[in-house]
Amino acid sequence: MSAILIIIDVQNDFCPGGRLAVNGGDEIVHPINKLASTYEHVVLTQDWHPEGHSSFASQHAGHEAFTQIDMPYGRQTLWPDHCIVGSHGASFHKDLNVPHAELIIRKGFRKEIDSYSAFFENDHKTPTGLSGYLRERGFKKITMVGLAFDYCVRYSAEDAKNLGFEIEVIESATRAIDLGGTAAATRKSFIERGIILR
Ligand code: VGL
Ligand code: ZN
Repeated sequence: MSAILIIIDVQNDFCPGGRLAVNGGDEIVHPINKLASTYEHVVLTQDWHPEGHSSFASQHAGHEAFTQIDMPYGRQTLWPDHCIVGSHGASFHKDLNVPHAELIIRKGFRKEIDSYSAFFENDHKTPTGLSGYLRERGFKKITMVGLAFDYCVRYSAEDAKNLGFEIEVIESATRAIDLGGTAAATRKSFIERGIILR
């Protein structure tokens, strides 16, 4: 078996009522449970930031959430404080039911750099180790779902493709933040890169 399902960031802070709520973020929980029950192999990712993380607008006087700044590693969107290590907001949605998940990969735990992708931090260089894990276990085919379509799912899928994995994203089991057209830009990028969108 060489196929694996990767479920990105289905956490309370990305669901309605959370600190970086994605519209309809909770609507994908049951579809994901159903899909996951058809996969023998599943990996979960968890956005996991220390207090005072550099991606938080609260750390940049005079800058608001959902605007961008220049960081040493490139442009960075600033976010409301979210997914703080050990918090309720960082926990998986209570109805996410994937007991057979074999790995939980945490990302964004370095204060000075954000990590949208499950494979590389936002410098596009520092690996999370996921690629090595998948390769060592012989997985070649990835199906990806979760939150948010236009941020963590997008950058994870693009890195997966660049790394040589076969990758498909099931859009109905994702939801987008959609900051000024980022959802449409994601679809366009997927088409250009040959990332299958179902
Ligand atoms: C995410 C913004 C900040 C995501 C994580 O999971 O898409 N987006 N941190
Ligand atoms: Zn984050």
